[in-house]
This record gives sequence, C-alpha cells and structure tokens, in this order.
Amino acid sequence: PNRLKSHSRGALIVLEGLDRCGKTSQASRLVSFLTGLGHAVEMWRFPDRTTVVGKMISSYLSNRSHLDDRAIHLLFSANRWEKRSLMEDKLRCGTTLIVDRYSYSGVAFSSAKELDLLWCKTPEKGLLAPDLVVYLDISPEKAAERGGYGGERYEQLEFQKKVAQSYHKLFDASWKIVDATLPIEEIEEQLRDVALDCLVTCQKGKSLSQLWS
Ligand code: DGP
Ligand code: NA
Ligand code: NA
Repeated sequence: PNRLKSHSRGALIVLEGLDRCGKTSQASRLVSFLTGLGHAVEMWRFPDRTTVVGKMISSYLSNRSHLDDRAIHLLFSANRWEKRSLMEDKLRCGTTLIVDRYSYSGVAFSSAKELDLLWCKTPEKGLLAPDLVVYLDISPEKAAERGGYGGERYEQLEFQKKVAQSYHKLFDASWKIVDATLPIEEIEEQLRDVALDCLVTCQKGKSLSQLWS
C-alpha cells in the first residue's frame, strides 16, 4: 500500500435516508470494498446504542420509554457529541469512517415533528462536517412496501412522509443523491465512485470543518 496514505487523514462519509432505504447494507458493502483496497476504514452508526445515552435512545425508539420531543432531540445530539473526539482522532490518524446516519437524521426527524429547524440545528453546531453525504433516495411509499419496518417509533408511513420533506429542505448541492430503487450492485458502484473521489480530496489535504455553517 501507498506510504502517503498513512500521512493523510481519513474521510468522513455519511449515508442518510428514510428507514428501509438500504443504507446499512450499502454502508457495509462500501466498507468491505475500501478495506479490500487497503484503506483503514470503520463502519459507524448513529444512534450508537451501546452508550448510556444510546440505551436511553433505544428505549425511546422501541416505545419502552416516552420523552419530550426536545429532550430526545438533545439525547440524539449528545450521542453524536460523546463520539466526537474519538471520531476526530480516527480521522486524523488516517481512518476513513462510513457513518450510517448523522446530524442530518437529527434535524430531519425532529423537524418532522414540527420543531423549529434552527432550534434543531443549534445543538449540532461544532460536530465534524462530513466530507461527503450520500442520500439514498426512495419514496416513503416504496420504502414501506419493502416491509421489515421493525415496529420502532418512527417506522410509520405518515411520519416517514414528513421526514422525507424535511430531508428535502436540507439537500445541498454537495450531496450525492442516489436512486435507492436501483439494483443493489448499481447503487454500490455509484457509492464506490463518489467515495474514492472523496478519499482523493482528503488525501490532497482538505481540512476538517464543522457543522452547521
Ligand atoms: P436506525 O438505527 O438507523 O434504524 O435509526 C433509528 C431510528 O431513529 C430511525 O427511525 C431514524 C431515527 N433517528 C436517527 N437519528 C436521529 C436523530 O438524531 N434524531 C431523531 N429524532 N431521530 C433519529
Ligand atoms: Na430503523
Ligand atoms: Na438502518
């Protein structure tokens, strides 16, 4: 492998989308691909349900507890903050992170509950900004047809329609929007291409920046 790689930072690549859009399996395929090329790569996901905060979130999502909309918003945010320094260390040491959901889920899901958009973004300010955001685009109806909604709190068609609208408000020209209804291998191919471009940009010295500016 290339000696230069160990001197450059890793890339922060985020996958976003509605529930059942296929992010999780695409994230793991991408990790295998990049690992196979000799890159240091880890798959992360938010919420990270293994921490104390993550367990509170998991309990909320499975309807075992009930929390005020703003309280749960802040817990999701805290769950990203508690991983921030580790995230930065990994990236600076050259590890690329493929992250299944991030701050955009935080803003899209909470603002779908009609919380103020700016209020939703504020606690997220200062988290690391991704180098690449891939949105796996699927209509709420098609996602629901895929079945396997696990019965968690947000996995309902009417709510997912609102989440889709919220995501659309967050779309930015820098996002890569991929049609999530294409065959799995085609999606995988598109992700490989954009991820490799992103790695090159980071290796050339692109600096880390912060949300939401
Ligand atoms: P997942 O483990 O990817 O299935 O995500 C669990 C659920 O929580 C899913 O419906 C998306 C939602 N979610 C993920 N991140 C956030 C967040 O930061 N805020 C809110 N309100 N919901 C989130
Ligand atoms: Na889910
Ligand atoms: Na998922």
